[in-house]
Amino acid sequence: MTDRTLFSPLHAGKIDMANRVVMAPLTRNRARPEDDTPTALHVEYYRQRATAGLIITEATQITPEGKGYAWTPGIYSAAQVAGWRAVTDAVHGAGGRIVLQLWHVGRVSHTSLQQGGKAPVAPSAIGAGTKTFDGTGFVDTSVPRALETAELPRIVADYAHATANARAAGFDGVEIHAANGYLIHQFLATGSNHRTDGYGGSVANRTRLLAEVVAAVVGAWDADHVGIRLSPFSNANGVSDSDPMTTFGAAVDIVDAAGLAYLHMVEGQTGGSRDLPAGQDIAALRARFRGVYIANNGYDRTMAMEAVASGRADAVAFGVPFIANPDLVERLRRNAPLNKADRATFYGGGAEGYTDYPMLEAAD
Ligand code: 8OZ
Repeated sequence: MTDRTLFSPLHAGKIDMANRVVMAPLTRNRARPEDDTPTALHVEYYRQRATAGLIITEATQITPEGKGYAWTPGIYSAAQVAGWRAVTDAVHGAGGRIVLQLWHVGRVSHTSLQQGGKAPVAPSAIGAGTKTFDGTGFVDTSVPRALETAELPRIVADYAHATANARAAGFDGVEIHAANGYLIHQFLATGSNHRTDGYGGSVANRTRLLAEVVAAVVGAWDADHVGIRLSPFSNANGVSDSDPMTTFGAAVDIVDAAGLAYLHMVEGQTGGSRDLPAGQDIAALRARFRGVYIANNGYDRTMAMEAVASGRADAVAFGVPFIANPDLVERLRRNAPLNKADRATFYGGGAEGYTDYPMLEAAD
């Protein structure tokens, strides 16, 4: 036991955090429609939340192919790098730290969101059976095309390119989004990966894309600036695995061997139950990683303080509470009441429900 608390500093690799309250990645669908670029509204939104120990940006596509929802931002073009530079400057000016979440949705997309109306790509031609938002409403995701083996080096290189762009945009690091049923998770999980090449079948094969992406991202920056998000027991976006302890044990071993700055886990079902069936054990997975562990999913103040004080987690990521409370850290410190989040303004729109939640002083 130590005297560490939710409010004491933490070093995750070379990322220095003033406290252990992390802003979780949150999709808000407010990028500029013409070019998927962050806007002045993003600058204001993230600046308001800069007292978080660490901000993890909303999931950000590494290429046009990696996009699965309307109005999500990218990190592949010069205009996007410039837009993100304004965000990182604002957060750093306010004393905060911010990493960019690298995203490829794989099959969780729709032909109308893909260049030339093409089918989305995936490990196998198996639909996600979920919905996405195409800018007009919720539509069924399209049946994907199985990626050729020869295409995978291009996708790995896209992660490296996006990482170099994030570095150029002034971020403190990047987080590889390997959770919630998106591309990397689709390769990991038996339900979505029926490949017969070197990227399917055995655990070593299903974790191969993850290992290659980790190596490429570390190669484009260094491990001290790279974290990863996993959701080992989540069925988000239609993923399922026949033996998640084995699959994700191997995944965590890869992350540990690479010496990443942090491991960020969605504990249980994404945005849902934290209860796990017998044999599924977050602590056993976490124990295989020697770096900083960021816990997520349904934490409140009491749970978060206990998790950090006991050593079960090094930091805790809050999602919905950060939407409605830009000064969440101060509210948790004072045990002050929290604003309630308005679900109607989560995805899409402008300033309403985005940059207009009151700070504590204004709410008093
Ligand atoms: C909510 C809506 C759209 C995308 C995730 C990036 O679950 C997401 C996401 C969440 O990781």
